[in-house]
Amino acid sequence: MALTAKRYTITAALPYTNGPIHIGHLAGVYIPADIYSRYLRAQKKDVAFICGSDEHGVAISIRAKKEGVSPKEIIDKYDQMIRTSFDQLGISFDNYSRTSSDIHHKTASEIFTKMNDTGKFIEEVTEQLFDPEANQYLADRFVTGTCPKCQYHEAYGDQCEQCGSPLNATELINPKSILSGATPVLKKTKHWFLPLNHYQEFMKEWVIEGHKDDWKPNVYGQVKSWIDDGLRPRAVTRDLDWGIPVPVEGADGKVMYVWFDAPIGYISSTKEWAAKKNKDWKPYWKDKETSLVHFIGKDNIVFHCIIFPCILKASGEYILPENVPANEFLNLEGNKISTSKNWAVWLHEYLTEFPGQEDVLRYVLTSNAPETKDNDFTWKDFQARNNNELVAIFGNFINRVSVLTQKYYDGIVPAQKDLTHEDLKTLNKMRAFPGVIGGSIERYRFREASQELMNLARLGNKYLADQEPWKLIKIDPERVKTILNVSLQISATLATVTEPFLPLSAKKLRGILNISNPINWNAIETSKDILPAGHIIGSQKLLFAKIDDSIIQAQLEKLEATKKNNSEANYELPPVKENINFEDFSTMDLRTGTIVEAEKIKKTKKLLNLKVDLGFEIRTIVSGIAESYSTEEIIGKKVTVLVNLAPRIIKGVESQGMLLMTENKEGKLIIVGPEDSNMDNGFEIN
Ligand code: B3M
Ligand code: ZN
Repeated sequence: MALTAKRYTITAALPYTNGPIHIGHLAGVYIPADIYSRYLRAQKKDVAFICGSDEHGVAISIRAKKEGVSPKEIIDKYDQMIRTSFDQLGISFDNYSRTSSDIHHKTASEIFTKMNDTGKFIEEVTEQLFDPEANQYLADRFVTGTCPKCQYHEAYGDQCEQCGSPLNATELINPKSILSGATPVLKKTKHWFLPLNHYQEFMKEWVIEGHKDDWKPNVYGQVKSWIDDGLRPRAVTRDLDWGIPVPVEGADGKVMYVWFDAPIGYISSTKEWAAKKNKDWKPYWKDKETSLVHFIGKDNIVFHCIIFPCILKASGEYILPENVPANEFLNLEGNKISTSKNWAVWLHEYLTEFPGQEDVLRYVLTSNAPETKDNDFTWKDFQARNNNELVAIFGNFINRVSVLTQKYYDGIVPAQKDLTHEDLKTLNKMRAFPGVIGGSIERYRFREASQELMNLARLGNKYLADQEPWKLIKIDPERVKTILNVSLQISATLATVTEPFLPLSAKKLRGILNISNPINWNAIETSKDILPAGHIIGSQKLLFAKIDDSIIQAQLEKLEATKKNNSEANYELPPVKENINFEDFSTMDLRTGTIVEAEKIKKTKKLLNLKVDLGFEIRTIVSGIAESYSTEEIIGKKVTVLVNLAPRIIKGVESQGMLLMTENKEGKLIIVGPEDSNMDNGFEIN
């Protein structure tokens, strides 16, 4: 595959401004999109890398209601936060816009009007879900219920996030309003529908036949199954008070469905950019020689591969996406990332907690990207990739080369002479890397590309280790010049191919090598000297820093605290059991006692063998409390004992009674009374 298009319009999914950006968003969408765009620019291509905030839709309304503020306050807050953090991570958007902007409202309204005027919609009065308590129609995320396709019980009214199926709210089984918890009723209302069924043939031809071989199997497979299922009309308007008003007569109080306006946001953002740059936006969306690529997460596939292309097709003139390299999901420490459960690594927090280590996150999320299946982010892996790869391989190589060049030659690049077989072999291998890495990027295999990048650093390290210039300097100083020259060429190649992945480190490395501008990728393949003899390199600096265990421990503790908070917040007291009568109760003989001995029962997790002094005798009691108390801490504790429970043999030990325990919110067992530590053993409780 070659980069043959005349220009590239690269879009990254517009993030909802209902919360900050987390590592799942970055690994799935923004980092791969940024690598791709930076690579294209390095290839001297004409690129528009487009994004912006997605500020309509029910996700925003819900957040606003929860925080008791207006949607405008929510979008302003998160738009600002998201912009700043993307910028600090080096995401190189050419334009980052907002769907609340005038230009977007105008663009979306024009497209809607034109489609309406040319008969591209069907108007229909249908029964929609209505919350009688909140006095509001329910659509999209205002309603949850069981997915009719996969039975997932928290599917939204417009999509099931588990199986990805597009849904109409009325299809949900056992729907429930998230506003009031009420069961919705059906109420008639008029809406505008996009008859996707009219595009069945077009979709078949365009995707099933046209992109069988170049789209990722996960994307192609999903789209194909929806097409095979038969496309159905989809409402593109809503009865809501937050969104872009439907610009046609008889649509008072109605707004566009967020998934109608949001993808048009790519077009508006391109217009905004072009206006700033004094360029024409149209070729980026209308010229057949433009390659349009959408970077998204897997839950957005249906919208980018079916609905938006049908809108583009219906409006005429527009090009369709060349590719939609959607990623799967990233989990965090074995659990699904969740904004509402605060189970995430938030970008803005990472940036303040790891200053100067922006590229570490970029690297880890690329080398572990969920390209073909869901993947897991763990802090241990983060540390290992930093310490064992970035520091020990890449940083170590650069450090050795720059220290030796300073030490032996005062920082002046020595000339090469009489290249050995090893030198030539190494240089040839080096020259192949830009092509290999570029090839992987062009096929959207960013993980593979990042591993090749590390392989180039490995090549350098191995060359140095084999040649041992530090030993040769005393016996063959001429030879050392060549060795360092070759090593410096590898360093300069690294500075070049690293740029799309680790832009801040590449810049630092260019400083170490004193190269003012990135070197042309394609020149590396053919040029003899990338860094010519006589060039003076810059001062030595460490490229990457080791991350200590204590830093990782602190992050793990933060997640533990989140888990604890969540379990407390979700804790529900068990319902009270049915009444018993007094006679039943009075048959129980409850006494006080003191635990005098405790021993773990072998090969069990929970059981302790206890000796309890009841005053009148010492009883053996087997109790399942070992996960809540250690043997040391339980000895001496006052307890309440049911003494007339029939003895039972548990794990070979006869248990002669039962301790009274209750459970706290974290599931720890707590001793039930006796409060008064002066109370003697054997007291009857009544
Ligand atoms: N706002 C992202 C999401 O599903 C959604 C993308 C819009 S792209 C046009 O979180
Ligand atoms: Zn489902």
